[in-house]
Amino acid sequence: MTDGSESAKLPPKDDFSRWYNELLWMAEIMDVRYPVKGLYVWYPFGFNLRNRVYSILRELLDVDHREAMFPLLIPKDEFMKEAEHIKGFEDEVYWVTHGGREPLEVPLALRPTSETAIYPMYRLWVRSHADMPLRIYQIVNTFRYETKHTRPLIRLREITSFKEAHTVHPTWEAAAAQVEAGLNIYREFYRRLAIPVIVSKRPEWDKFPGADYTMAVDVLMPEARTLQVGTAHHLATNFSRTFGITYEDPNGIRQYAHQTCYGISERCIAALISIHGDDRGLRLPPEVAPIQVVIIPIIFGESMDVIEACQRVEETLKTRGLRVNLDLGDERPGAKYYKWELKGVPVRIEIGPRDLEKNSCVVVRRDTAEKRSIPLEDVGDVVLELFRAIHENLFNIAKKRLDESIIDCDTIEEAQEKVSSKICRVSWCGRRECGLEMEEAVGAEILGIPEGRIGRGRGICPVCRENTEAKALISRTY
Ligand code: 5CA
Ligand code: ZN
Repeated sequence: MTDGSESAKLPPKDDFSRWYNELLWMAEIMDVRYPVKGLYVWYPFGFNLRNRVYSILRELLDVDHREAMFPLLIPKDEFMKEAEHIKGFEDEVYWVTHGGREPLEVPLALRPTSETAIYPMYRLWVRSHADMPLRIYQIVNTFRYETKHTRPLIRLREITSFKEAHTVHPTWEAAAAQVEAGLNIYREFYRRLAIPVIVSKRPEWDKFPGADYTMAVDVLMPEARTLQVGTAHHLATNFSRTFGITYEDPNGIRQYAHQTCYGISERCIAALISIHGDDRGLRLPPEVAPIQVVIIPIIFGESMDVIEACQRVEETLKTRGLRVNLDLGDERPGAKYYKWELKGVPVRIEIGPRDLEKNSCVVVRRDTAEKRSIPLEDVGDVVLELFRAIHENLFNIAKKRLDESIIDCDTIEEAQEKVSSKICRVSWCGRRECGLEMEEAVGAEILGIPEGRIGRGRGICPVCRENTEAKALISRTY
């Protein structure tokens, strides 16, 4: 499947762009050879990983959301209803203009996101107080004619795995609480992927077209760039007014509903690969690894005992519900190690004649390369314990890197100099003019004022010299 160049070597992770592109095909995540720019193909292994990641998202959403499915095509008149929304998306929309040879009476947009597909239906579905809160999500493909440099999993023209949730509430406050609830789901989702996040309120010039405000989840990728891996928008009554989504309040008066929406794309997989991967390939958290344990017999000539021992270990682990692969191929053990390390298998078990004499096996962690000899009878417990340790270690490594990469900058010059290797923390008065000037001068983007202590602290806005208590983060982004 990888066109025969298995012997090719993965570039070091320091050479990130090359590392990323090579790893995607060497580990069989994505094939980038599809002949349309910005569209890519999931290999079965990559798609298996994707499904495991998305089943976590589903599990978290299914607690109080319901999954549905709306059409891909949106009639032009619906699409054009909300002014801000159109302004934000009109340059990115693909249009279907013909059915066969007939020009369509009403051109149809391929959804770039689904507000304008969903809300005409919400108008019919929401009648009274009792219909709210309405919380629905779908996982679908969306299309955006991106003009910035496209990249697999990061900036796509067909987003294949767009999870979008759309909720409806009686009041502004209830919708604000839902934005926070959505962010909590994302925090938990990324914790399950062992990825630390920064949550911040986007500056008003960077909010979602049609939103009252936008909260964003960013992660730190290699090369000190941040990647927006999720957003939650408070839509207030901006869409309910244009789509006529109203309810009767307890006094019998018609009110416009308040709405939110929040989305995640396969950028979460890009983050998973890029944050945890190393010079030898993927390092996957056990929960999402398509293969969690690989067993490799170390045999010289005939050695049925060793193979039988491997099969017993395989059985033991499978009865515990683990995803195990016993690799009985003809390659040398070294070639097998290399192959499974590339694919990010969290734990490797080696059994040779000498291990068998002692009734033991060797267990190797993918994240640390640490090796241990353990009694065969303990293998199930040890592997499960290692899974916990690996997840925690991957998170801690990423968290340390994130924490260490945020540094205080007092002046624009300082930020300008440091932003190529750091996320800069700068005092900001919150004014648009100052923010835009900072972005321009530093050559990077303001993520916003992050939640928690990191977003607070006395200082002086480097542009207007005014005192302020707020700190913004500035970084280069994808
Ligand atoms: N309707 C809202 C919420 S569902 C919406 O579309 N928000 S969005 O435009 O911010 O997109 C949600 C998330 O999708 C973004 O935070 C980003 O992580 C991801 N995303 C946006 N554009 C692309 C793209 N071209 N390729 C891959 N991921 C993308
Ligand atoms: Zn200022």
